[in-house]
Amino acid sequence: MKIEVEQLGDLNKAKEAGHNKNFNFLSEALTAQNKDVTAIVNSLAEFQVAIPSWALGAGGTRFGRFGFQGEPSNLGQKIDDIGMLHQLTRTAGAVSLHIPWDVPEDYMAIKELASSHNILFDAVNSNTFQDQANAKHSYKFGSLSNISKVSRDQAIAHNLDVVKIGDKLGSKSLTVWLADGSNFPGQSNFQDALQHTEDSLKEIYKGLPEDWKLFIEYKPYEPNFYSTVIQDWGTSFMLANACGDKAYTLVDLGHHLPNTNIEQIVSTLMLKGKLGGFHFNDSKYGDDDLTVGSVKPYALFLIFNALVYGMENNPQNPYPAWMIDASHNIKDPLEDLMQSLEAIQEAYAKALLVDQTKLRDAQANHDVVTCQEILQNAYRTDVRPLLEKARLNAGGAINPVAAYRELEIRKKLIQERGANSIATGL
Ligand code: LRH
Ligand code: MN
Ligand code: MN
Repeated sequence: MKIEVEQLGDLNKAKEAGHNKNFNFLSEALTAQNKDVTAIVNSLAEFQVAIPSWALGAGGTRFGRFGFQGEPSNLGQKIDDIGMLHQLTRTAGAVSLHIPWDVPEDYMAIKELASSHNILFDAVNSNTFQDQANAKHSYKFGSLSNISKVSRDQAIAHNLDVVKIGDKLGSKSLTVWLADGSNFPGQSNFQDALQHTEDSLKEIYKGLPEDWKLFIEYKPYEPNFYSTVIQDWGTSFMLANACGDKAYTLVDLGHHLPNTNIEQIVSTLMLKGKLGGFHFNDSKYGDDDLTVGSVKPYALFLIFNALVYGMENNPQNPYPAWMIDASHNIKDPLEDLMQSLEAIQEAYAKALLVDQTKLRDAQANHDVVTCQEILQNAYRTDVRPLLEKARLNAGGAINPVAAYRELEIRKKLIQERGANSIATGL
C-alpha cells in the first residue's frame, strides 16, 4: 500500500483555499502580536514523535481484545504503517522497537525499509514484564529487583541484548520500564527490592555504548497493585543519578496518581538536566493509554509550556526523546495515532505562543491575573492552520485523517493483509 505524491497533492488542492484563508487570518493576528509565524511553523515541522512498534494493532484490556482488520503482522508491515503515518502527518519520523516482540529478522532489509520511509530508530524498549518463550527463570516475582539472583541476571542480560539489537539499527537509547513490585503487604522487602534494582541498573549502565542513554520509566501501580519498585519520578531520578550522566528519567503521562502536577515534575527534571524521554497519552483514571489530548488538553498544554521553557532555558537537559504510548481499543490505530500527533503538535504550537518575557514580568510583579491571561490567551488560540502549514511545507496532508479516509487506506490494507491479521503488542 503506497500513497502516491500526486494523490496527496490532489487532496490538498481541494483544501488549499480554505487553509490559506485561515492561515493568513491567523498569521496576521499573530504577527500583530510580534510572533514569528515562520519560526513557529518551522519548529512544528522539526518536532518528530516516535511511534512504538506495539501500537499499530488494536490494543486490549484484561477483559478482551477486539481485533482491527488489516493489522500489520510483522515488523516490516509495522514500519510501512509508520511510513504512511509519517507521509500524511510529517510528524512520525521514528519508530521505537519493543524487544522481543519486534526483533528484526533481516537487519539490512529493515534498515533499508525504514530509511525508504525516512523513519529513524529511536529508543529500544526491553521487556522483563513477561516470561519469554524458553526462558530459564521467571519474572513472576520481579526482574531487576527479584530476590533471586538468577532472575536478576537473566533480566540484565536481556537488557544488554536489547542494546545490541538497537545498536545494529542506529538507536541511541534504551528505555527500561519495570513491572516489578508486590501485590500484598509483606510480600517483599522494599529496601532489598530497591537496592537490587539499583545494582541491576548499574550493570546495564556499564554495558551501554558511550553515546547511548538509559531512560528509566516510573509508574505507581499496575500490574502490581500494592507497590511498584520504581513508583515515582523521585525514585527514577535517584536511580538515574546513581547510575551516572547517561541515565535519565522518562515521564509517561499516564504514570501518575490522579491530579499529580506533571508540569512541575517536568520543570524539576529539566532544571536538573535529567528529563530524558517522554511518553504521550491521556487518561481519566489511571494508565488508560487514551488518545493524547482527548481528556485533558489544557493539562497537556501546561506540560508543553514547561517543556518549551526547559528546551529554551535548560542547556543542561538533552533534547528529550518523544514517543506516543497509547493503546487503541476501539478506534482504527492509524487514525488514533494521527489524532494523537495532532494533539501533540497543537499543544506544542500553543506553548510556543506563550510570551515568556511578559510572563516573567507578570510573575515578578505578582500580577496573578495577567499570568493566567498570558497562558490562556495562548491556549485559546486556534493554531490548527499553523499545523496544516507545517505539514503542507513538508509534503504532508492538510488534513491527515480526511486524506486517510478519502484514500480508503484501511480498506486497502485489509485487501492486502486480510481481515484476520494480528499485530503483536499490548
Ligand atoms: C508501561 C508502559 C511502558 C511499556 C509500555 C508497553 O505501562 O507505559 O512504557 O514499555 O507501556
Ligand atoms: Mn510508557
Ligand atoms: Mn503505561
